[in-house]
Amino acid sequence: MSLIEQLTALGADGLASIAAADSAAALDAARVDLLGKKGRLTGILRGLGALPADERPAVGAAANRVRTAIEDALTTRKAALDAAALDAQLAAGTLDITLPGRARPIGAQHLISRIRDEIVEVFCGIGYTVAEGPEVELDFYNFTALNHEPQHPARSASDTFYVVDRSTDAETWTGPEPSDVLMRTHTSPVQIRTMEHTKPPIYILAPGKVYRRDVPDPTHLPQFTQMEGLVVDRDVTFADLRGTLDYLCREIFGSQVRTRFRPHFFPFTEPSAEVDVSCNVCGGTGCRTCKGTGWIEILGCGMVDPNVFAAVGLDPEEWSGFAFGLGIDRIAALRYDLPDIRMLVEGDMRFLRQF
Ligand code: 2NM
Repeated sequence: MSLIEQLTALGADGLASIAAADSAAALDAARVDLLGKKGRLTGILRGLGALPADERPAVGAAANRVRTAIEDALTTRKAALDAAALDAQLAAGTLDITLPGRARPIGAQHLISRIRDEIVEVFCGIGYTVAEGPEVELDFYNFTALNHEPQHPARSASDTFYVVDRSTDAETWTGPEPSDVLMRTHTSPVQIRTMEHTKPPIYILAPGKVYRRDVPDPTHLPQFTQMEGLVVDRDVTFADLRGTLDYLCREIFGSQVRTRFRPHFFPFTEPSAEVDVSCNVCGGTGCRTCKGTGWIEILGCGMVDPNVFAAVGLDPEEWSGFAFGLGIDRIAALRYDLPDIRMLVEGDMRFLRQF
């Protein structure tokens, strides 16, 4: 085969292998094979020296045409492969709107919020409104105005969290005495603040977090949620208190439930009582839940003490009222049969998801 024929064959071959290259790597391998230093074109041109001088220009010209044709084909093919790769990438990144969406887990209300809202609903239905106040309180609102003796054990640092530490700037501090600032131990200070700035009649509920220096155990938490209620009006009687709390108990525990009021002592009410409901587990015959008594204690209550009215500047001769308080965590434990109220605050999703 003459060199011209070899070049023509290389041209045809080369264009075919370029057309067949289906990737950038394959195309580069074809380029090296055809035009590389040890490639086929170089190989053919090595025979040039053996030709008579007058035949060389024609072969040289043919070689240049073949090289140019191959180079053009390489460029065109490279562009085609690049475009195909981009198309493939775009196709792969396309949003498939027929794919099912990612499910967003739906949360549920916490048991404490649920019971709080349920009780709020009951009382809003009979004309009460919700009142709020600070969780960091002054001794006056938490204890003094609520008729606690100066020596009352609840005031001790072992029962109540005191907040302010002024030991570093004791000389310049002009705020309340350190011993006057504490975490509220009940929501009663909300009622005191309301009575201070609102002219009766007052019908309010005070739900919220309260703090007591207790070691956590199945029935105690250092922070828990309370609900208190207060009525101040003319001629309010213990019968009004009973009727209201009977109504609450039936709304919360069902119409079959019976209530029992036992005399008790609270500094801020006189007379005072604790309220039991008949055990919803055994119906009152006695079981483990009610410790065999048939009754479960759920509320404290009483008629507002005249000293409390005096502390907020209301005339005890003109105004009368009742108040009550309950622990929402305890009600939650009863309602949902929880063995340990710490479960309510541990944030364990396996527990929370059950409700
Ligand atoms: C209770 C039980 C009995 C109560 C009293 C007052 C106020 F502000 F009127 F004096 N607030 N809350 C009260 C009374 C709370 O919780 C067991």
